[in-house]
Amino acid sequence: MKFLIILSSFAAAPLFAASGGDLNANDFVGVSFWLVTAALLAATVFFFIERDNVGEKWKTSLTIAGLVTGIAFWHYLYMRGVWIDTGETPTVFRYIDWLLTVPLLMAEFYLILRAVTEVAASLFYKLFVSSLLMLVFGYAGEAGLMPALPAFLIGVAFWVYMIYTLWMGEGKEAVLTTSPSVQTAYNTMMWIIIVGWAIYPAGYVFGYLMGSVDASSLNLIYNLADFVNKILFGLVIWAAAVEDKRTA
Ligand SMILES: *C/C=C(C)/C=C/C=C(C)/C=C/C1=C(C)CCCC1(C)C
Repeated sequence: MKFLIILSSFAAAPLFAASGGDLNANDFVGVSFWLVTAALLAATVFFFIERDNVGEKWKTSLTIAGLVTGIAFWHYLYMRGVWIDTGETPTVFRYIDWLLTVPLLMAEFYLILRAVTEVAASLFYKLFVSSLLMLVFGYAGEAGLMPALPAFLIGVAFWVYMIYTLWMGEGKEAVLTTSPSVQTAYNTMMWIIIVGWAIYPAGYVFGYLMGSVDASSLNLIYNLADFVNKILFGLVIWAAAVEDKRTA
């Protein structure tokens, strides 16, 4: 029953989506938009169904993983259409998507810790506010509201601050008191935030800081980054949850 509800809500989505039906096989960026769109849909269905197969304390984390991929799926329907119809970068859709999904990913860290140990709410607020500021400056740079380089550097500073908070600060202290499966999940999530998230500033550098604006590199790299950081991130949590249940 739950499966049918999820599936029927997705079946309705394309009715509202932008067009962009005539994909050219030589348009690598366009093909990457299609691939990631399909993968996001599949991941969303997977995370919601797998909720039933994990222990109580992991269910909310899987719900959030599914919301992240579901929100992104919705935006990819439109971003794909903009790219295929106009060949332009769908900056506004991209940032609306990030504005919703990045704070949810930050909530994942907090929830995973809170489910198993004592952790102050201030950890979540720090991550929440700095992720928003990172994105605000990124948008200002991409939309031409600010020169591209200073906007980039300020954005990077907030990202580094988040890594610091999770890796050396409050996050690290809390995670040391948890079970091995939680620690593994946390550490893998950390690597995703460091290595996986680094793909985004790399896309920005190739897109805006190499002398001229390169929309193809920008979008190809951002699409790859979303695949890693939304789908893989959720799978890490799912794998830890399954392992936790098996060893319980
Ligand atoms: C699902 C979407 C995710 C996880 C998006 C993450 C985005 C970033 C980590 C963006 C980082 C940026 C900087 C570090 C510098 C300024 C430019 C940005 C916004 C691309």
